[in-house]
Amino acid sequence: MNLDLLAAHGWDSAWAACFDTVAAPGCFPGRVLEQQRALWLCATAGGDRRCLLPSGTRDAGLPAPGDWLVLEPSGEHSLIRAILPRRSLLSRQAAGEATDQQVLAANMDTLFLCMALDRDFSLRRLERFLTVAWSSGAEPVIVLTKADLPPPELVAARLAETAIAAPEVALCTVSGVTGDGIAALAPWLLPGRTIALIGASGAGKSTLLNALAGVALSPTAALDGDGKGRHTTTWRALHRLPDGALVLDSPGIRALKLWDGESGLDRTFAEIRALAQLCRFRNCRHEGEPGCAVQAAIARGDLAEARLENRRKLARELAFAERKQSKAAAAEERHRWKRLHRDNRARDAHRARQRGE
Ligand SMILES: Nc1nc2c(ncn2[C@@H]2O[C@H](COP(=O)(O)OP(=O)(O)OP(=O)(O)O)[C@@H](O)[C@H]2O)c(=O)[nH]1
Ligand SMILES: [Mg+2]
Ligand SMILES: [Zn+2]
Repeated sequence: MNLDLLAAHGWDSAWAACFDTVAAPGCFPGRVLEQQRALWLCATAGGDRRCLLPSGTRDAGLPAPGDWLVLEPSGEHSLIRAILPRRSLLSRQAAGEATDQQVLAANMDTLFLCMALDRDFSLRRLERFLTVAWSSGAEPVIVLTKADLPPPELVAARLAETAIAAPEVALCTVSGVTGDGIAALAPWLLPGRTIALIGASGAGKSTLLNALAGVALSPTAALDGDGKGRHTTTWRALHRLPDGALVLDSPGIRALKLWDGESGLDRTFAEIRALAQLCRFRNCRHEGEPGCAVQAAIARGDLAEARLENRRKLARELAFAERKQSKAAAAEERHRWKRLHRDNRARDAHRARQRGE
């Protein structure tokens, strides 16, 4: 087994220990690079391999890019036996079935939250992405793209606004076209580290990836016509950069519905949380109660009202998603009991027949 090849894809002693507790003899590890229809392309110690799920696997158990798998040799394709527990998980509410979670990426170390400095720029969207990022367990980095497009004064103003909206988060401005600012991303692009590019369609994710790689790994939109995204990238794939980092490029995310993580809200809006502890009432809703430190900060001009409003909106959305999830969980539990009772009745009947009753 070529362990160097595994290490190049992020394998370490902790993954090895985890693998040893789960894997049956004869199995080997692999990391998902991308899904190709019903096959998963995985990096393994013996090179890239196409792998299959055993039939009957449910949707919720599908591997995502970045997942480490337990694989079993089986003819031309290897069989996927298990997904190792994820260190970080980026997911969203799937379209359609409201309570289904769609796993976008697993085991990312860093998320580059990409947002263009021109027409695409929206602090409210950034706050939403940050909330999801913090709940994922990966470290967010804000990457403002297309720095070559707006006039320098506008770039400087938007940079300052962003720094206020995300005080705890590393912030870079880049141009994937001129290459300006890209060197500042180096601290995250280390060998074996995994970074996902997240952002709206047209934000310049694939352009950035190609600039980092020095070659066209992922197609980009030919012309930036109206500044609207056009979903040029159509699937998620983990790409290997020449200097050893792994970068996930994915289709632009239009609506990133919040899925879980009150903690994500608290980190995204850390100063509101800190202010709230100074409110006179512990259960202050910051809606005009006396002694409200949050409203006082808004009155002083220290806190943007739009930020408080966005936090409220995201919190409502989260509460709604959680109610739905618990309803679905309750339904699943009822279902399980019904099945159990039915199975028990069937078993009793069977035994009765055996006893000749
Ligand atoms: N001027 C300028 N244009 C850029 C820059 N980055 C991207 N673009 C242009 O913006 C358009 C969209 O870029 P893409 O890299 O395809 O965007 P994407 O985020 O990958 O979009 P999806 O794949 O649809 O999610 C293309 O026409 C790029 O040439 C930049 O830094 N400067
Ligand atoms: Mg793209
Ligand atoms: Zn208050």
